[in-house]
Amino acid sequence: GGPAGWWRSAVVYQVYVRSFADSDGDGIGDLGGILSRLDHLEDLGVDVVWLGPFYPSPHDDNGYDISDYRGVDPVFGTLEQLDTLLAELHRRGIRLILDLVVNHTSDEHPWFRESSSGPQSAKRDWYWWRPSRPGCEPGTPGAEPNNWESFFSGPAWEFDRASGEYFLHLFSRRQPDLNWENPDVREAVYDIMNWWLDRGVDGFRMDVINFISKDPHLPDGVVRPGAEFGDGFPFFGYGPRIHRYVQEMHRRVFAHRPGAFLTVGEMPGVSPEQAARFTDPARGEFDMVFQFEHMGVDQSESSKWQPVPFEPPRLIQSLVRWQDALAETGWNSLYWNNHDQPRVVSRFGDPERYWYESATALAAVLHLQRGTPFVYQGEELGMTNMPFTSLDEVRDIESLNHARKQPEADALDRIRRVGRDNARTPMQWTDGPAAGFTTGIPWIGVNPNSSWLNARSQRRAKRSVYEFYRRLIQLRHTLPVVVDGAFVHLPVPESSVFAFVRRRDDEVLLVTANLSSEPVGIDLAQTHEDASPGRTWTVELGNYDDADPETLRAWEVVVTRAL
Ligand code: TEU
Repeated sequence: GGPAGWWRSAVVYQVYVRSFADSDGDGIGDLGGILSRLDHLEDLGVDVVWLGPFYPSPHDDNGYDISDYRGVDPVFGTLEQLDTLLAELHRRGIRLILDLVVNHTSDEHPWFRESSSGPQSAKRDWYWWRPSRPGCEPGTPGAEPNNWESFFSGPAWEFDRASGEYFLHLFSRRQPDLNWENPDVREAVYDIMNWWLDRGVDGFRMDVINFISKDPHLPDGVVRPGAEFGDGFPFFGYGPRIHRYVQEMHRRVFAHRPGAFLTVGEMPGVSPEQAARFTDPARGEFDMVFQFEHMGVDQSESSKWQPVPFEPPRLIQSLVRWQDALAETGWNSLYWNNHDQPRVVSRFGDPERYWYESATALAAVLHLQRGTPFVYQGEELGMTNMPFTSLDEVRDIESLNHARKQPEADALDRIRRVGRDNARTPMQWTDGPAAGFTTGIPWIGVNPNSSWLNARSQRRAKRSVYEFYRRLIQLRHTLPVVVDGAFVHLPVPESSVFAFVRRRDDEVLLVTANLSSEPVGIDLAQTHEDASPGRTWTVELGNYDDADPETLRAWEVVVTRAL
């Protein structure tokens, strides 16, 4: 909302509070820590901070299980500090959006406490309570109301012995799903949102918001060959009333509010057509969504734990598909990383041989697409996956639940590749103890490469991943073609090459990138002639010296502009 599409020229930085900076030595990142590191964000040049959950929580899922939507967990600080953070960010011209997790609450939220007090509770209907499957002994395996699987392994239902009923939890058993069919639930959520906006925050990133409308019949899902559970996604992934609820939210919260806001809906499994609908400004729903198609190119369709070899063409094809699908209507978010994904340089790059080159090439092809880029803390330093050596070092509930059913060595191998803790190791500020993250013992191990990979050394260097990210952010702020230019893919026969132009009237930007460690030559003569006949091209940015857009060394990216 607000001044039409202000966020088109913005870059968002995601802060994962627990792992960013610790101010009190308890080993857990906190608001005081963020306050002490605002210079980093200002120097990088970002426009918006997305702050991960800091609310009171039992931390079964690192704060994505909220027990009070209007507070700050004492482990992270105080509400006063949150107000200070907001004021300090605003003073630097940076907006703040919060993580709104309202598909589910914590099982310790007073709403759930009341709801689970018994079938007569006034809030019984605020969650999804159901009896066991007809003819089954309640509480026995297979007696769950349907065959859906939790995202964190096992059935999506937990049995409550006291009432003899089950409640639905798409995530951990300590994250019961709210029943959005109940209008009181929806009003309660809008109240929370209005309360924060009145306090001055600038919008929300909304956790799994495409899951809030469930088919009330909660039918069994199809069981794929070899699978233990059914696939419930068709009944909650894009439910019958999803657009109605999102539009209602927009009306009740944003429509009549003056100011500039940002709303991002996190939507696993969303299709390009659905995303265009959600982000069509005329419909009054979201400014942008997080889609996951490009995060699936190196995973099997049935499970993130089953790897598929990474092939650049699959990634390029997916990115181009989303650029094209949202070209006329809607707007893309652009991201490689967040707190749920392995580090991009380890995932798609070559961190051993071409760490700098692959981190920067991947950064450039993301930031120069059409859409709003998101930078996850540490990505601007080229932080890598963590070489976990034992399950004792792993903290994430998703990874630990997965490991329960596998031999330890296999589980560890998968976790090192795709586990969420790869993104959650402490931010690497210095080469000192605990990478300068804390004076105490960090809640999760620090990556040993902090000895050379850290913010202090990169802010001193002329050539660094950090400096490259700064340049990319500057380009968005200074070249209108990066913001508004049309995206045109330039297919070339060389399968590792991602080449595209951005075009806005006379302004043309050409991006060519080699997403592999083998040198490659391409022929763009025709393209140059088509893109802007008879004009001079100057190199705007590259990750090697003496750049030539047609001869690309390992992980080379060249950005040229027609003058
Ligand atoms: O994640 C949504 C989600 O679908 C995750 O299961 C995601 O697919 C998975 O983490 C990838 O491995 C959001 C939050 O970002 C995540 O941290 C939470 O755990 C989850 O919702 C529940 O709130």
